[in-house]
Parts: sequence; C-alpha cells; structure tokens
Amino acid sequence: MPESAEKQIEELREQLRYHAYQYYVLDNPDIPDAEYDRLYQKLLALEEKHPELITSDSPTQRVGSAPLAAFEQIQHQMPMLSLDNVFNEEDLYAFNQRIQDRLNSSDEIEYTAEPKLDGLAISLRYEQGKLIYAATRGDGSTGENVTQNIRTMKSVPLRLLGEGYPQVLEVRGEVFMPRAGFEKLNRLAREKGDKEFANPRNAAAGSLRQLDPEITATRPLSLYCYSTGIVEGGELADTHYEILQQLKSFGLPVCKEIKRVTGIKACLAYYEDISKRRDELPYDIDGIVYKVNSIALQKRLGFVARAPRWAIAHKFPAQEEITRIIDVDFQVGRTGAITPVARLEPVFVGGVTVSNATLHNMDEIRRKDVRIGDQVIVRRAGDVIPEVARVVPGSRKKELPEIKMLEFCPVCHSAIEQIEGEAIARCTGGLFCQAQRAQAIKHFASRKAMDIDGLGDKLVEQLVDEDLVHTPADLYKLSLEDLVALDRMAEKSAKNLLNALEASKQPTLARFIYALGIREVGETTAMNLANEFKTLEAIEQADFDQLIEVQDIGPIVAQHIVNFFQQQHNLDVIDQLLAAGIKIQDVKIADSAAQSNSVFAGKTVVITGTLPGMSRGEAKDKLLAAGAKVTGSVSAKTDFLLAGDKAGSKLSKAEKLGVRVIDEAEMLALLNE
Ligand code: I6G
Repeated sequence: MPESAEKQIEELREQLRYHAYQYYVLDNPDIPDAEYDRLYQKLLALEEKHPELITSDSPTQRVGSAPLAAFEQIQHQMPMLSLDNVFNEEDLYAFNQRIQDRLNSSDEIEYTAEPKLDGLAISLRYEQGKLIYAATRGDGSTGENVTQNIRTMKSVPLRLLGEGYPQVLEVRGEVFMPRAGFEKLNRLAREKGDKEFANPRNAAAGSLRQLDPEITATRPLSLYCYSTGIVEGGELADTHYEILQQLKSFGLPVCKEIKRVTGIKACLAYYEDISKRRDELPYDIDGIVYKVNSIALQKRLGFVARAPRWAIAHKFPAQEEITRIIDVDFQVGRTGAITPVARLEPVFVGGVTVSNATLHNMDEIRRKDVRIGDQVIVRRAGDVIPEVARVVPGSRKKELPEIKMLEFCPVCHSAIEQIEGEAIARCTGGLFCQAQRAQAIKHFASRKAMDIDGLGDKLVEQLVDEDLVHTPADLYKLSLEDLVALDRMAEKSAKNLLNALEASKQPTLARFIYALGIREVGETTAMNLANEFKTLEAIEQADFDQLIEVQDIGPIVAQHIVNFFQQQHNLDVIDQLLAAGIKIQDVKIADSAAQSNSVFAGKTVVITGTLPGMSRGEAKDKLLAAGAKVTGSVSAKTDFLLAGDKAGSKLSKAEKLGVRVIDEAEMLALLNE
C-alpha cells in the first residue's frame, strides 16, 4: 500500500506541477481552477496519511516555515550586476556604436528587446532541479535570503520540469506585483483602515521582505526570469533568446513580450510599440532592456565596472515628480461632473511640462489629505491626464487650508449636487450649463430621445460653436438661412433637417423625459415615470417620496429628478420647448389596461427595413406602449418581425425560423384590435 501511495503522490505532484506550468508560464490553463484544487486536496490528504512521504518540493509545501526574526545574508556566487541606462535615441545609438567598435564590425547587431519590469531583482538557485534558495539582489554581492517567501509564489517552480536542465542553475529575474493585484491589495487595505502601498513596486518589495511567509502567500506576486547566473553540469543555448526559451521549458516564467530585433532602428520601433501599449500591459514597466543576443559576442564584450557592455536599459521619461500645489480650480465636464484640478508649480514629468493635475473628486482629496500649498507627487502615465498621486510625506510644515467643494457651478452658477454615496459632484444646470450644452443637445436629438434625423454630433458641435444653439429649444428656432450658412451644409440637407425637426415635435412623454437628459434617467426609467405620472406637470411636481415609489427608481435617481426640476433654468428650457410647438403625445395608450389587451402585450418584436408611414422609432414607441418588448436581433424567441422596405438578413432569418412577419399596415391593424 505505501508503495502505491508513493506512486500516487508522485503522480499527483507531477500533474500539479504540469498544470501550474500551463497556468503561470504558458498562460494557458487546461483545467478549471476547481479541478486543480481537487487534485491539490487529494495530494494533501494522501500526504497527511503518509507524512513520511512529504518532500520540500511538493506543491503542498509552499507555506511551511515559521516567521523569521531577520533575513539571513547570502553571498551571490556570481555577482548580480546592474544595467547602464540611456534616456534618448542619441545615447542608444552611441551604445550600439561602442559595441560595433569593440567588435570591430559594422554589421547590424542582433539584440533581444524586452520590457524592464518595475519590481525587485531576485536570484533563484536550483540544484538537481530543486529550488535551494532565493536571494534579493542586495548590493549585488550579498543579498537577503527570501527563500521562504519566494516559495509561496505559485509561479515559481519548487522543482524544474523535464530533465534537460543543468545540475546547478542560477536564474535571475524580477519579482513584481501586477497592477490588478496591487489595486485589489490597496482596496482591501483601505477597507480595513490599513496603510496603502504607494505603487506596485513598493508593494512587491514590502511583500517579499515580510518576515512572515503566511503574509507573503496572500500577496499577488509574479516573477519573470531574464538571465542566468552560475550554470554547472549542463549547457544552455548559445543565444540569449534561446536560453530564455529553455528556462521557459524548465517551467520558469518568462515575459512573453521578448523579441529579437536587428539594429537600433528595430530597437526603437520596439520601444515605440511598447510605449504605446504601456498602459495596457498588466504590470508597470520603466523602460526597455536591449541585450546582444549572441552569448559568444556577450563574452567578447565583457563588463565595465558592475554592468555588462552588451546590455542597456532604455528608460521611459520619469513619470512621477515632486512639485507644489499653488491653487485648486473646479472644472465642469460635458456631463456636469465637477472635477477639482490642482494648479501646480510647473514640473517636467514623463516628457512634458505639467502645470495642472487632476485631483479626481472630493473623496480622493480627503483620502490623500491634499491641501493647497502642499508638496505633492505628480504622476503622468502615458497619455492619461496627470494626477496628484500623493502628498510628499512629512513635507507639510504648517497648517494649510483644506480644499472645499464649490456650492455653485463656476460656469452657469446652478447649484452643485453631491449625492450621498456618489463620489462625483455635479452641476445641476443640465440643459442650461454652457459646459454641458453640446452633450445635452446631442442626447436630446439622439435616436432614442427626440430622434431628429440628420442632426449628428458634428453638426451639433458646429451649431454650439457658432452660438446658434444654446439650449435644445433653440433647435426649433433654426431657419433655412442659418443652416445653409454653415460649413458643408447643402440646401437639401438643411431642408431635410428642418423637416426632421418638425417631425420630432410630437414625442411621447417617455421620449420627452428621456430627452431632457436627467442624470441616470434612461429609457426605461423615463417610461416608468410617464406611465406612473401621465403628464409632464405631474412629473415636474412629484416629490422625492412619490418618485421612489415608482418602479426601478431608487433614492439616487429620485434625488437627481427632484434636483433637475428644482432648477429654474431647466424649467425655462422646457417652457421654451413647449412654446416652440412640442406637443407631448397623450399617455393614454401607454396605460397598462391598453397594454394587457393588445396582441403585442408581452411579445418580442424586431423592426427592420424602412417603414412607409413612420420612422422605426415611432413604430417602436407604439409597440412599447402596447406592452411589447422591442429587440434588435431575430432569434427563436422573436414573436413578430415588423418588416419595411429593404428588410435584408433579418427577414430571411425570421422566415427560416418561422417568425410571424408583419408590415406597418398589419401592425396598425393589430394595434387597433
Ligand atoms: O535589472 C534588470 C532588469 C531586466 C537586468 C536585466 C533585465 O533584463 C530584462 N538584465 C540584466 C543582465 C541585468 N539586470 C544585469
């Protein structure tokens, strides 16, 4: 029995190692997590029954040791070098020139290029395929023994895969914390009131230098290997690229972005490509490392001081700098969101001079305890708006004024609302606020709102920029002359637009409410409001308590609605719209009694093609009012296809599925039944 237990245990370990390799190294798991857990539990149970069979390289033995009092020092048998840096193309060309000069060759050099991860350098020593120790870089000669912590990282194999590895193999790489894991770790710290880490690098360093491996085990650390140290009792390939592929085949994780490139132009193209994708990568990087690919050439080139001559780090421009907050202004976004913006003493960050940085919202200001006059760290990530990352610790020498949210919008002077539970404060000016004008009008004209054909986003922006339209009501005052005077507006299009405006003058109440662009009042909420209150006046006058009684309306939406109708500007715009000839259609047809009697009640309808007597939007309104569900694509669940001219693929699909196809006349007849 013990013999078969031994066999079973070894088989389970093999399987678990293989699946960890698929998951962590190849990023290609071939079993679900639950299945991995099942195998793991099976191994655990067997090892519990046969403790004499437990070995230190078993996948169950990652977290075993007790907390340490201090880290032991480990002397690196081969020093851990550092890399020289360049910050611009010119210096990169000079690096290449030095290499060609030393090699006495003008041939283009083949390099490998890979991202430089922002983490901690580590050295792992394997003997006969077993992880013996892991040490930090330290001063390059002596590091700290962090083996018990490294063992908790599931991406680090405790035993190498296969058989082709050298008897002694030192592997160097970077331990880092992927951004998603870092965000989660900080969120948990915030919730518990613990201190947060400033960035993923600090989080990785703090996690690896934990004296208690149980804590490290909970931290989302990853490893990418990038070179080797001592290699004995076996040979590795003769190019850097192939060596990394070999490491991968031994079960060690290697960054998948590594590429071979020939010549400096190709290095720069790689740099550009990664720079562009930098923010999409799941981890922080601070540059690109180029290495001469041929190991024979690396040997000929040798080292200067503590850095290899055959490698260089091409650093990205700094992304964090220290400066001071001179003042704080508030900006109004297109949706009315009020953003506090720090005015800064200008500072050069990430390749540009920055004098403004976002503070996001008041919650963030309080969380970071930022005040006017503070010394702060400004961060600029890629093309993202620079932000105030944090106050420089210990830099505040005297009491400084707190930042307070404004009461009134700096653009239109409407009240600013800050709804409980929401981080973002907003201007309630809605239709009136100049900062929100174009956005409000685009929404007003959109298909699901007033459905004004021919009034696209570009045209709205033109009308707003030319000061022809201040509120949606101004749309109905536009004349043919106004329109033809616009750039690229032919008379025919202008006439079409005026016709479309005319045709939009009889919206349902639901459409009209939706078109007003009240925060968080979407199509369904607008329809629920229309069905509940029946008239515009009743909705305008509804109070908070009445509103939260309406289906799907919670306290936040109710408060938005109350705030909207409390603003005189908004009421004025509504009056102007009504004065311009908008006639809101009777809500009677949306009555639930009418709905439940209709053949369309509860049925799913798809509309396709051009209808002869109405727009698709109008048809949709009628069907919705009769209790139908109107969807976009035909499936077996579709009850009716309302087909107009040029119906296309939806018609053929409906016919194939046996869905009842009706035309506009039939729909009207069925609605009247
Ligand atoms: O610090 C480093 C980061 C990345 C490196 C490195 C690297 O390769 C991708 N490679 C070497 C050879 C050294 N430091 C010394």
